[in-house]
Amino acid sequence: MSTILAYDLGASSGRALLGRLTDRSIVTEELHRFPNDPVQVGDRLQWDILRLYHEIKQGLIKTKHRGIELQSLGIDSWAVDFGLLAANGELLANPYHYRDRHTEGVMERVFAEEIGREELFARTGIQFLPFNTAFQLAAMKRAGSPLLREADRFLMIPDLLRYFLTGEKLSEFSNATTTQLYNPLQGAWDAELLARLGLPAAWFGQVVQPGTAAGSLLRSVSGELGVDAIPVIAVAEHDTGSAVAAVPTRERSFAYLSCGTWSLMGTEVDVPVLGERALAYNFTNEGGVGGTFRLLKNIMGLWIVQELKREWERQGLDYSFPQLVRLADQAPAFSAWIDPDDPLFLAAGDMRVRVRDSCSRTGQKPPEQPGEVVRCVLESLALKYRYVLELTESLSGRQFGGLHMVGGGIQNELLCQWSANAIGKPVWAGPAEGSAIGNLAVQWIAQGVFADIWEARRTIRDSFPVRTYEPQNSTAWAEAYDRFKTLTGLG
Ligand code: ADP
Ligand code: LRH
Repeated sequence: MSTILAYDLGASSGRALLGRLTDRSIVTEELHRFPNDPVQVGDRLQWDILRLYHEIKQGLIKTKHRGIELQSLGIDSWAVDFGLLAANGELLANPYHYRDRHTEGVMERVFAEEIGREELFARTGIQFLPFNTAFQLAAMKRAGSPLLREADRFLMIPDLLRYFLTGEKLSEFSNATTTQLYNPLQGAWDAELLARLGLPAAWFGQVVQPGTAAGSLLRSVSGELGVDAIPVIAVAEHDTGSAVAAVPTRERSFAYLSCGTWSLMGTEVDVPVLGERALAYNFTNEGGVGGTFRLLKNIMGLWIVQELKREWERQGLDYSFPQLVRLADQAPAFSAWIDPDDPLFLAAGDMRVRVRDSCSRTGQKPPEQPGEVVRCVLESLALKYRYVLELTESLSGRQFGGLHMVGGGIQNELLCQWSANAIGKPVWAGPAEGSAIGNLAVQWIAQGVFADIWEARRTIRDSFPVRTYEPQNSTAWAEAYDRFKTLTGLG
């Protein structure tokens, strides 16, 4: 029996999922779960990277207490963020959070001063999000950050945590592609792009594919924790890459929605789609498992609900997610909508005020009660899913019979049902721990337990329940969609 450990660090929480493979069936157990709360220090929003590393160690200590012998472990996390190492190998500073405001306006300045949109897209195939690594580094450069003077090495978050465990400085492919500094056609960091952005090529090291053996625990780490020198595998270290690896599809051509803090919707392709329309629709081509790419678009996702919840908590109103879903269910239908992808909703802050302002601006009666506000956001997400699914179909030239949903957000049954209603097709929801299970799957591929991603997906399909949501109220939702598009200026 093979027992392995997946660390999946989302923007809202992290978990260590234990995976066992018995008789071609995967059994998982959540060994450890912890919050991932960024910390505001002065003007800067930072990740508490050492706390995350501490939690990774806690997971290992739990395996020891349980007498579990691990064959390997892997780490995936949210994309785009990074740490910089000094020449002596020490981390120079806490990594910034991608929602830090230092990138505001920087993307446009890079287009004007260093490289135009068309060329940047042609070189990287990556959608333009103001917080892409390229723009974070450009922001630091413009601000004269002293870190850039001292930096010797660049590592993405999971690369960095893996380096703390193993001492190996390797860059993993799926996450490297999200930086907008990697050229998928050259299959390497884009040296010319780095030069034009004034970034030393020497910072960017060897890129390895998902499923590469990446060393084992340093003796200092295994000694401190009292565990073996466990092998570490570079999985699809971008959480969305791991999530899509776990989609339990039978079809080569399928649509997915990875539903957590973000909603990532798209399809899997064999080669990046780099044409004019991909650029116009602002779709991305992120690297995946087994040479695949994810042609997808970011949708703001449940982040807005997370921030609403946080704001109410501050006011002493302690709603759980299930309570918020219940209140939304009881609120009147189709009262007001927002475009969840309005940049207004990107930074942390009072979403209630922003939702209300957005509704007022578009001539709608702003939602007042918590249930009304959450209903407005969830209906808007479902309607935006239809819009992006249509773009995915148009861009890929494919028609999808339904939508696979994975991620923590599928615990919100109302959102799953409304998504099915909005798209007018079935939603197949599961597994909720998509990223962690994809992480496990790639470790087993690396160990030769699964031949490839298709054997892994078949085993995931046989091991975890998938719930089907058939579309309901199709006419009402189709009418709502037309009004939503007009109100939000989408068409
Ligand atoms: P991430 O990996 O980005 O941190 P997750 O995949 O863990 O995010 O999903 C978190 C989201 O799932 C939350 O924002 C919340 O909206 C939703 N969620 C989590 N638990 C529940 C629940 N019990 N009921 C409804 N929604 C939930
Ligand atoms: C989801 C995710 C997404 C990125 C964002 C920064 O967790 O990795 O794919 O765009 O975080």
